Amino acid sequence: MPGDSFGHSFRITTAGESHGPGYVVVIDGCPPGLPLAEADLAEDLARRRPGQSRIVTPRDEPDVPEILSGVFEGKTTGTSIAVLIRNKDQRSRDYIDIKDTYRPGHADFTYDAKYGARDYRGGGRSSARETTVRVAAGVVAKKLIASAFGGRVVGYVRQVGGIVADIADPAAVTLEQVERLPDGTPNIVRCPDATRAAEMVALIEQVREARDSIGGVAEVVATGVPAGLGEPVFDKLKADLAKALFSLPAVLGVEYGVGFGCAVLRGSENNDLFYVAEAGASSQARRIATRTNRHGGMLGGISSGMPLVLRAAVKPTSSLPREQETVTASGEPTTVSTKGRHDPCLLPRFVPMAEAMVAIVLADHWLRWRASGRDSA
Ligand code: EPS
Repeated sequence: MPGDSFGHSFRITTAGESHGPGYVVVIDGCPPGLPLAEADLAEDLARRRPGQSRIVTPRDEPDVPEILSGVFEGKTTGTSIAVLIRNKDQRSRDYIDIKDTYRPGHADFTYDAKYGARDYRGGGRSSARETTVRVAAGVVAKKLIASAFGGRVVGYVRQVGGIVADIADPAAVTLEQVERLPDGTPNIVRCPDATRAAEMVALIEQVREARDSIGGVAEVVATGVPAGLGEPVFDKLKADLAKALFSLPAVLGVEYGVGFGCAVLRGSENNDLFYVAEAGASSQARRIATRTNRHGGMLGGISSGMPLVLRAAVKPTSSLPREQETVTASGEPTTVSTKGRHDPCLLPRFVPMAEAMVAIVLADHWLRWRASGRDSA
């Protein structure tokens, strides 16, 4: 089966290529009555947009969304919502010389291996531009989880190369800190630690100057999530979140809470201890929490009521404006250097993509939970 759809009760399907006419997402399962307008999609689309700052790809896409269906008189109707975003700034000539050459680290080779044909312009279907419509769907999911249970998803850049932000409490990071520096200017790298943010920007500029790229780590935090989301055993929340994040281009690792750090801990050090945060006679009124959150907000793959804390490791952009050895589709050794307009570091624009995917999974699992009659939200 083709893999263009994701989710069960809240389901998205995307179509489009980077140098084709545009992208469309169809969102199925959004309940009726949710206020939704094209203007609501603008903020997150602008956070993901290429051409937004000097440290991202200069391709200048306005990314103006058109809602084609599923909204009437400013509210969702409960039927499928379709959103179209047109491509405006393709420069396909950049790719003609390398149409039969495999960029190292890129999906060019594997798409050919799978299909025997591909749209070589700008990476075609494998382009990160596909995430533009996922971000549009993510806005709908964010609205749904906010109205359903006060859920909120905020992501930020935790690491670029060897520079690691000092984040005392992930759940306390605000969108404002991610988007603005303390002096009010745009936080173009989306790292809420202002000192490290400046160092990251300098590193990205240095790497671009050297015609290279660099990777990093993004952290995403979801707060307000009630205990109980996740379907044992294969659709655990942690499994679906991992699939959601791994479905984004360039992700090589996903972890929750203490993550790989759990390997060096003993059970007595790793266990988060329960306490009664709010007393109450019924389980509905009572709130049980944990004193620490090494588990990252999920136990047994079901949300615990603690903030979900996720991290994704994102590789350095594979397309480089420098010569590297490779081969052609017919097996001739050659070299390749990419002319396209690429991000020297994917992390600043990855943040809204990751937030969108996390919100989509939470919307999906909330609807599944509600359908099972077990929710109390
Ligand atoms: C991308 C290659 C570049 C980026 C693009 C993602 O595009 P092109 O060389 O085809 O102009 O600019 O990012 C976007 C356009 C976007 O909207 O994210 C790639 O190969 O993934």
